[in-house]
Amino acid sequence: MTAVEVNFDGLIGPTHNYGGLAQGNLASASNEGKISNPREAALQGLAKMRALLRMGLIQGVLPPHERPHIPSLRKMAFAGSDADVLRAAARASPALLTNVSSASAMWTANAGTVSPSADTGDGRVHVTPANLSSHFHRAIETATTSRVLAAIFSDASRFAVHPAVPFATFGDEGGANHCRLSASHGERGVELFVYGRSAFAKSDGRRFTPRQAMEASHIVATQHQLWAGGGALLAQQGQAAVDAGAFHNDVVAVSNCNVLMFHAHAFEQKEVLTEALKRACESKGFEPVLLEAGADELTLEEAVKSYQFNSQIVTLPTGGMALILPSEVEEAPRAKAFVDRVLASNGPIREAHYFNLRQSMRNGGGPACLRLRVVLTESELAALAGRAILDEARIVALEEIVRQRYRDRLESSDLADPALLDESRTALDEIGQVLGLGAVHGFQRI
Ligand code: SUG
Repeated sequence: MTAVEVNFDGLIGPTHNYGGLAQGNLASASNEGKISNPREAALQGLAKMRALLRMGLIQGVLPPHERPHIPSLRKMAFAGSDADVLRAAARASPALLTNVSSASAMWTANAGTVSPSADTGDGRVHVTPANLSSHFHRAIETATTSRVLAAIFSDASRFAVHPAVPFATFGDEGGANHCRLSASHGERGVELFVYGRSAFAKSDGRRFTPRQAMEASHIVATQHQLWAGGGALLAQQGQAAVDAGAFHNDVVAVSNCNVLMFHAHAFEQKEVLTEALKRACESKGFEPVLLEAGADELTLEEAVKSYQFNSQIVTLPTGGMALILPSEVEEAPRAKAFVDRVLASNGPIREAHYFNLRQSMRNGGGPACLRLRVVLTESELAALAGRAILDEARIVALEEIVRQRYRDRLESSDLADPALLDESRTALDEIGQVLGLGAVHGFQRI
């Protein structure tokens, strides 16, 4: 079966700011309190989407969420008009206001985990929205994300959109901890679920607690019906990588079709894993191409700082593959040298494209974080009827909204401004009209 990968990038929202909210994410911690530029952020993201579209790829987009998130504040018993709720929350706890204002839904690699129909027991595409329970500011994304995914993948004969993994203890961070290897997008592949720890492990003085629970990975693989015929593998993130700031596995590993590119310390028991992967791929009739950066070639610190592995590997319509990288890699000589070595190796990756995504990168979000990968056959793609799929005209329309409605400067004291909430809701309404998603936000559903 022929299939294509559609990347659904998160459109960066009007409240993009630097809250210092994310544990284990060094960029988020070091940029806390900086002044952000939501307009520039969204335009940088849209420029990447346009570039991929122009490479001949199918590009989707997921909308920003309502922020500050008034429904969450009302659940905490803040009452009165929306402006009253904002004012009271700001007075009670600036940290709370920052948390309910994060535009973190932009990092759609964390929106959910998607298994293509070629891999699943019932031949449908399976989608599990991530519960993101490790962080409050991210956990409040799940309800809206679930509605958005259900609206896009609404044909139940082709798509199964599951509830998020239950029980906050079983932290699930979605596609950021999930790789897939296959001969081509449309053939049955091997899905690699990368967890950080068991939910029941005692804390043992690690620098950072990993976010993804092994149990959550297992639940997702099971509800996606992947186990039969060796279609799924579980592997543990290297704790050294977590401690160095790889809060998701996609900071140190990325896959596409038969290629897995990773840092030497990305996984615990690397030899056992690579042997198991080779065997699993062989059973599906292909050999994986393992592109490993040695620790002497690139230290973990260099990998995390440059976001070298937080790249996309995309299959071009002409057949070869291209790397989509953050411009930080171009400025890091040893990371760039690794990319050049990969390009020179005469392997499947033929091109490297660098993008300025600095606004998102300052919160630890590179090219790979900003997109949710969804492999679709022709008829599955047709079943979306264009919902959330971009073309040039839609990109222009989104840019127009961003230029008109988004601020070019935001600091934490602005988050309590009721005008910011109004501007954001207006933008979200207009974005929804462009994408044809219906009423997915709470304020649109009252
Ligand atoms: O969860 N940053 C996000 C970045 C997510 C990146 N995603 C992937 N690696 N796939 C996080 O750590 C920072 C928000 C702030 O500090 O304002 C934040 O949530």
